[in-house]
Amino acid sequence: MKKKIEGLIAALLTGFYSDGCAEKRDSVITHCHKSRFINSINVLKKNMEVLLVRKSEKVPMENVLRSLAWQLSGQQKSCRGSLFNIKKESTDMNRNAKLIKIRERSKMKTDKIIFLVATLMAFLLCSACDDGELKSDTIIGLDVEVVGVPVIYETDMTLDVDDVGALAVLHGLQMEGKVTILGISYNETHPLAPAAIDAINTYYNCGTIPIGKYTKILRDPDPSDYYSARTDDVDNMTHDLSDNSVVDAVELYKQILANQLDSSVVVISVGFLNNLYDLLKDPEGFMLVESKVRLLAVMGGLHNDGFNFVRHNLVSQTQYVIENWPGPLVTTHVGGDMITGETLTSRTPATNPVRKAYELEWGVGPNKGRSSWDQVTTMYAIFGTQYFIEDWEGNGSLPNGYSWDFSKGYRGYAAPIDDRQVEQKIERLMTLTPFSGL
Ligand SMILES: [Ca+2]
Ligand SMILES: [Ca+2]
Repeated sequence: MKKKIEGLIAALLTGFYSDGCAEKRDSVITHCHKSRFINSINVLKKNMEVLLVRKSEKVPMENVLRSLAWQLSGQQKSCRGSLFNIKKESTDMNRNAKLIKIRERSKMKTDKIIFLVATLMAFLLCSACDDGELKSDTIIGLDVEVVGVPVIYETDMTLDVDDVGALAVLHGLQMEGKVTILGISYNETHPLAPAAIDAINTYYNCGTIPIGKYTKILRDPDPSDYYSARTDDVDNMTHDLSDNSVVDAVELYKQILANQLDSSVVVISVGFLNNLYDLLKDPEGFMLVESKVRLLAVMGGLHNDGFNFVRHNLVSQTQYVIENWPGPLVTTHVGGDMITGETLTSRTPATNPVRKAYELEWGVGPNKGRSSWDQVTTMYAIFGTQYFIEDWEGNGSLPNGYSWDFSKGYRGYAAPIDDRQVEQKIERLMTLTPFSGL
């Protein structure tokens, strides 16, 4: 609710500044790294208006905005009475540049403040009725600037912890400007999972990423060692579910895909295929997959898989997805002997939910790693032949007797060129630390 109010204040204030401020001294900030950014923010204290232009693609715009919001909130403590209006606009300087205008509140007249407060209160009273009810046409968090590869992460993050590691890899890649996480879709049914996923996203300053979930009955749902009644478990770590949507997975996919460029989205499936089955069965969903998705990278055994492709009595859904996915579908299953996450405890803070999950998993405690099946699929999905060998001439099979033949660019399999190289890259990405203090 706090962020919602801040957003409303920013939105409402916008109208009061159309005539600008008496003194304008613009400053251009290139957001390269944190220390430079903080130095640049200090300029803000003196200037009436600041232009913030991101010239580097290394940092997602969302991180820039959140850094800015945090810095401003810190300043408000030392500059009593100062409110800031943050307005994000596109510019025509280049495709990725954004413009943020910030103006001090000092020119606001008292009667306008009273009117603003009254308007804000009325708005909040009206909107309060809608809290808790997520409408399909109002998914929060869809409005993101795509930098790098646009990704939807399809995960069963519950029983094993490599799903957590793969999400950390995605956030690491996002920090480096290589991917944009459009949404996360959950194909298990643990009630605490959306909170845990949001806690991980929040740690990476991306707590507004929308989350989809399987909303049907799943046979024998899995337990989790990192979501439970313990107060410091991942689902209880810092996050806010009111600033992002948690909706049915099919709805999430449809809304995200509808907003993307043709043949651009990469779907990374590291769990069960029930959500993707439902998506293909939805006529609109199928059409969107056909037009918007560039690649489906799937973690699953190539022959007689005993986990992702068959558990929860889902083998027929798996078969349907493999048979009917309209674009390229590549599986990976390497990763069992690639152990990662060992340095989470030594290299990342105790507030890191990824570290927490690894410390709780299997009851083995800190400084222990885990197999990297899901991270390997994720690395293939983003880097492809840079680090992987693709096989387009083999075949795969399911325990129910179904088999499929590979064909170039349509069905295939991939494995790392060098396991140790990919393992090291995974470890580094999993332990990248987001901007501290956010
Ligand atoms: Ca959130
Ligand atoms: Ca998984």
